[in-house]
Amino acid sequence: MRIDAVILRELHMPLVRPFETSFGVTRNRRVLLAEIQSEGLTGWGECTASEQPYFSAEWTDSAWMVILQELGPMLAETSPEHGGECPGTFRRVRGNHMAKAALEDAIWDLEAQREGFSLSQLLGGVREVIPCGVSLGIQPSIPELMATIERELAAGYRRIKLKCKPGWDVEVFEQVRNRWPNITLSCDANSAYRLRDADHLTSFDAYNLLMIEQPLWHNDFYYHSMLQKRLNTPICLDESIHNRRDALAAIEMESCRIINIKLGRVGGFSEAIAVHNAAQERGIPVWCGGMLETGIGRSHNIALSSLENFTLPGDVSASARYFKDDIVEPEVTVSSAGEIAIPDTPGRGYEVRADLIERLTVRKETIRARELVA
Ligand code: OSB
Ligand code: MG
Repeated sequence: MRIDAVILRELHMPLVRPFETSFGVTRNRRVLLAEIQSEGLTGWGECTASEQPYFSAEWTDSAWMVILQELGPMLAETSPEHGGECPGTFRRVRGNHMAKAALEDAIWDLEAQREGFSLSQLLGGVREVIPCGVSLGIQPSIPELMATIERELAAGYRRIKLKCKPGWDVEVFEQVRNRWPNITLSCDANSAYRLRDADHLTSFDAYNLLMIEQPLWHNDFYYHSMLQKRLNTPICLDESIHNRRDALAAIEMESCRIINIKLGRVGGFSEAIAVHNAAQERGIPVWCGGMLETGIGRSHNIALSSLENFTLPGDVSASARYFKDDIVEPEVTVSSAGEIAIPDTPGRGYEVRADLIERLTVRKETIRARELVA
């Protein structure tokens, strides 16, 4: 595929409600989109970096720079036939996975369109629908959280994940479990605890949680393995897993029993599939995490979730939970059974709303091969 242009944009999109985690609050998204034009087709990718370097070292502005100065020109100088060639193209650049994923995922989108496959088919997906869960941010009060859970359960969601931190944990689980003894419930600490909190964390076992996501350091396997020995509840790693080797280390060390796969965090579809396969071969279930994506990143998450070992409900939910007007058509919707249907049309299966994207764009650059610019 000849790359005719890589267009990088930043969009400003307010969330319909603030999203609070142990590391901060997000009210307004600054979203980077990569639009890749090739031989009459257009592929889209979304960079899942956050507005500050709090979830990971990458953030909107670092991703913008590395795509503009390094990754965009590198890609524009190649003629990739498959999305799977991108990790080789980008090899010289260390880290910056979310920036790399934005470009690689757009190439997979292009490849699917060119071959006439749905993205799910191209990835090797086996499902027609995916089960959906929701990630609920830290709320101003427990009554507000209870009302939110009630609304999400009524909408059909199959798993409720509660963001937690010291001071917003066992009291919350106690009240939620009293009201809903049998729902599938999990929590996500985003690294808010330390090993000295191990006794406190073992008290989470009383609430029959499906998993505790990333309780300790963002870059740790060893202390998680020590903690897992003391917990009945499975640990799920999110922040710690950047590639297949990380997944193998975590599984081998018994640092976790479940893995959250995020496309951006692992650098795109190729590595996401590699992590998925490594976990599957070792009997470790995976699920698809979310980064408050627009419909473009969301459509990629939906396709990824159709792979066989995505057996647990992911954080992939309806567009309307995030944005008043999503940038895809149709917007992503969830059935009353708590499922999203996998599109079977060529490519992503959700059209982009070009006019809306243009209106939301605050900066835009067209990237070409360096040898053409020189
Ligand atoms: O840890 O899973 C996380 C959002 C931003 C950063 C990190 C995380 C999250 C979520 C939201 O939990 C998932 C979503 O609804 O997109
Ligand atoms: Mg998480």
